[in-house]
Amino acid sequence: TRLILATRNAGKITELHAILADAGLTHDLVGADAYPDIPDVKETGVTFAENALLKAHALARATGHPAIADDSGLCVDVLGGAPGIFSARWAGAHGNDKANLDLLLAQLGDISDPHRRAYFACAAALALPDGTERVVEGRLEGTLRHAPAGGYGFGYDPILQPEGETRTCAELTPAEKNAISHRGKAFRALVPVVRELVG
Ligand code: ITT
Repeated sequence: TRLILATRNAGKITELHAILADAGLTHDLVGADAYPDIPDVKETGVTFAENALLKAHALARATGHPAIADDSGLCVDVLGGAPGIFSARWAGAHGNDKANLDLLLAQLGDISDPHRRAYFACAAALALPDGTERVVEGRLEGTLRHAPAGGYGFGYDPILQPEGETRTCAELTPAEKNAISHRGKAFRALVPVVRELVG
């Protein structure tokens, strides 16, 4: 069965292929880029779950196939949960990972480690063309470093050190990150739902 991956973020796509294959999903995963005529979805929701559902519904409706979507971001305690749903465009331009990360580090300045708590959040949504929907969430808690480290991953990975780790997410191998990540948790929880509703 064809399953649409309702995202254009290359980092997410790489991770989702690995997470879903490891979880035993055998569907034919087709990215949103395979449908260039479908316009980008306006993320007007105020939560990760709302935005994930908006993206999944838009692609399911437009393609006639079941679609799964990821909405995710970094929530910093001392910033009241920001950048949160605005993580992809924190510095202005959408998807400029380096600028987003640099701005966030500048905003935190030299605030001490106990005040640098943050977590990654991911909402994983499934939508069917008939309007059926499900959404589940996952988190990865940690502390923000004072300088980036590591070359794996994407986004804010070089500055988030997961709780109990000595390395940043960008220093973990992709398999190590997926085993503990917000995205790994959310999509591993979504797999049985896909099995039930899509087959
Ligand atoms: P799509 O909407 O096409 O899926 P997007 O990049 O716009 O792509 P989001 O609105 O969900 O997706 O923004 C997610 C942002 O949160 C992403 O650009 C990163 O900056 C950050 N982020 C999410 N998951 C991350 C992860 O695992 N590691 C590092 N940063 C992450």
